[in-house]
This record gives sequence, C-alpha cells and structure tokens, in this order.
Amino acid sequence: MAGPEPTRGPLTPEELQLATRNRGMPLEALRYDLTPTGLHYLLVHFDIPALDTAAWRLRVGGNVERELSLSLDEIRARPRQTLAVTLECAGNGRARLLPRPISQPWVNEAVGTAEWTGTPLAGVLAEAGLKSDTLEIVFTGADHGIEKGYEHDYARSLTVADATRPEVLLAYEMNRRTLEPQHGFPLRLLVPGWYGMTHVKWLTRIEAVREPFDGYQQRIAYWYKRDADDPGEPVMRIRPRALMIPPGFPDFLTRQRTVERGHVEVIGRAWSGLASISQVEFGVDGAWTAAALEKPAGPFAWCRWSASWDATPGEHILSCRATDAAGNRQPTEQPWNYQGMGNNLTQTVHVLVR
Ligand SMILES: Nc1nc2c(c(=O)[nH]1)N[C@H]1C(S)=C(S)[C@@H](COP(=O)(O)O)O[C@H]1N2
Ligand SMILES: [Mo]
Repeated sequence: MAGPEPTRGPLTPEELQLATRNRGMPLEALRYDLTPTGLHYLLVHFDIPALDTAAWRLRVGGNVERELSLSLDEIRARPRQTLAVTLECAGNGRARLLPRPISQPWVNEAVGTAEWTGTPLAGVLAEAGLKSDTLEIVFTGADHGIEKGYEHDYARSLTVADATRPEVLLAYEMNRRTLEPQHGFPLRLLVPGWYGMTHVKWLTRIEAVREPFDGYQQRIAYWYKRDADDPGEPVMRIRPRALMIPPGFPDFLTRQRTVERGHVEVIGRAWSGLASISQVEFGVDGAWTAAALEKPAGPFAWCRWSASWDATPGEHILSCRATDAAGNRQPTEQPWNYQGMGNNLTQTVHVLVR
C-alpha cells in the first residue's frame, strides 16, 4: 500500500498527530555540549513498549556458533564504554521541502547529543561466533505496528563490517542514567555517525543472516528516491549540517526574531557522520564569513562554532553552513527527494534589528 503523495497543502491532521508525539530539540539547547535528556529530540514510530527487565532478555542467534540469551545485568557486567554521540533523524528538514513528503514534519530540530554508555557490540558478536558466510546483522525492537500497510516489529540491519566497528554499542545509559522509556529502555543499538533510524531502541533480538534483510524499515523506508518508482540509494550516514541558536528574542506565534543593534555573538553547532567538520560559514544577507570552530567532545559529537556580527538596524537573513573534511558541504538551493530524507539545506533565520 502506498502512502499519501507529497503535498503543497497545509499541514495535515496526521502530521500534527505525529508532531505532538515526537518532540524536537528547541534550538536554544544548541548551547549545551551535551543535550539534557529532556531536551533531546525523540522519534517513536509506533508505541513505547512496556518492558519488564526481570523477563527481558537480549537474544543473539541466527547464523552463529552459539546462541546467547543475555539479561540486562549480564550485559551491564560486560566491558563498558561511554561515547558522546550526536543523533539526528534522517527526516530532519522534511517539512522545508516543497512539495512536502507526508511524515513526521521536522523543520530543523531533530537532533541532540548525549553521552551513551554500553558495551561494544563486537564483543557480543564474537562470543556468539558469526559463521563465515554471514552477510548482515539484523536488530529487532520490541515495538510493533503497521506502516504503509506492512505490519512488523521495528527492525534494521547492518553489514558485518559496519556492525563490528569498535564504536558500535549496545547502550543501556544515556547521560549517565538508565535509559528513559522513550529512548529505548532497557537497551538500544548505537551506531555513531549514522542517521537515527539505525539506532534500534527496545532491542530484543540480534540475528546473523546470510541474505540481505528485507524488512520494511530497511527495504522500503529510508531511501533517497526521486519518485515512488525510483529504486534510489539507501540512507546511511549523517550529512553535514550547521545550526545556530536564533539570536535575540522571538515572537510567540511566528518565531520572528528581534535583535538589538551592535555586536552580536552568534553561536551554534555543526556535525557530519561522513567526516569531521572542517569549516562552518556564517552568512548575513548572502555574504559568507568563516566562523570559529571548537574541538568536539569526541569524534562522533557536534562541535561548537561562533561568529561575530555587527547588527545594523533593519531586516536581515542569517544563515550558516558546514563543510566536512571529505568535502561535503550543505546546499543553499533546495534538494528534493520523495521520502524527505537527509535534507541538510542551510538554515536561515530572519531577524529584525532595532
Ligand atoms: N525500535 C525502534 N527503534 C527506533 C525507532 C523506533 O521507532 N523503534 N525510531 C528510530 C528513529 S527514526 C530515530 S530518528 C531514533 C530516535 O532516537 P531518540 O528518540 O532516542 O532520539 O530512534 C530510532 N530507533
Ligand atoms: Mo528518524
């Protein structure tokens, strides 16, 4: 079953329903190196499942030498690692596309950075013993629902090479506290550098398979496509993006900013899952200057940037754009794709200086 086609019309009741369930990070929270958990963005496709840790087990099976069934205590007793990781939803920026693909209508705010603690997945897979003809590892969550007519448990796969990278974690803490129900309690996958859909929450099953996984969230959702019939390219790592804290103060309804004239220090964050950030530019009415960049909290965390602006009275359009060390730079013209994936068009903020 196909979903609704992209639209030029106003927001639909279905999009509003999704928007009130899935919160974004208010852009002023870009001030924090680590996003307070309650300000981190959230995306839940179906319902937050009710999981009882006494009964919960992580089952590891499929094409392995030894099946495992691990309790949360057994996972917590394994080697422990903490990483600062920026997560971003692949649909971030979707509502800025015209026509607008109908799904969670993010503007720019589907991002956050937290310290995640867990055990490296590679160790668990080594203990299970992947058979040599294993192609992919499939990760399945406890949540269940229907999307575009397909009923399924939320599940995604990774190749063996991607799954066994040392930074891939089975995470049980976020910002040094037990995972909250909405962020995947008791255990989630963490794949630093990859868009959000990869980080399967409420993990219950890990399966080694010999064929490419064809579950809904892998085969149908999360593709860069020109139209419904385009086979497209899979969505994987996070494209570069810079965001700024909108300066001044907002109008409640329109969010239009008012700024006092004179020196303004504009600050923001920039990240890319493809390579480290090499440059951030700050734009005023289309003229770009280099922003100052700080070191990130780790290789998978956003970095802080700042730019000085001498604000002169009148209306101005501020923007920022990131470039990474692999040469990927944010577009200033609208890119478009059918599912509204990976839209890293530069942010623009309209301000009135008085
Ligand atoms: N089991 C499960 N895992 C999931 C999801 C989900 O709906 N179910 N949503 C994914 C998507 S699309 C995103 S963007 C991230 C969001 O993670 P967060 O809510 O902790 O920020 O979780 C991913 N993991
Ligand atoms: Mo997402």
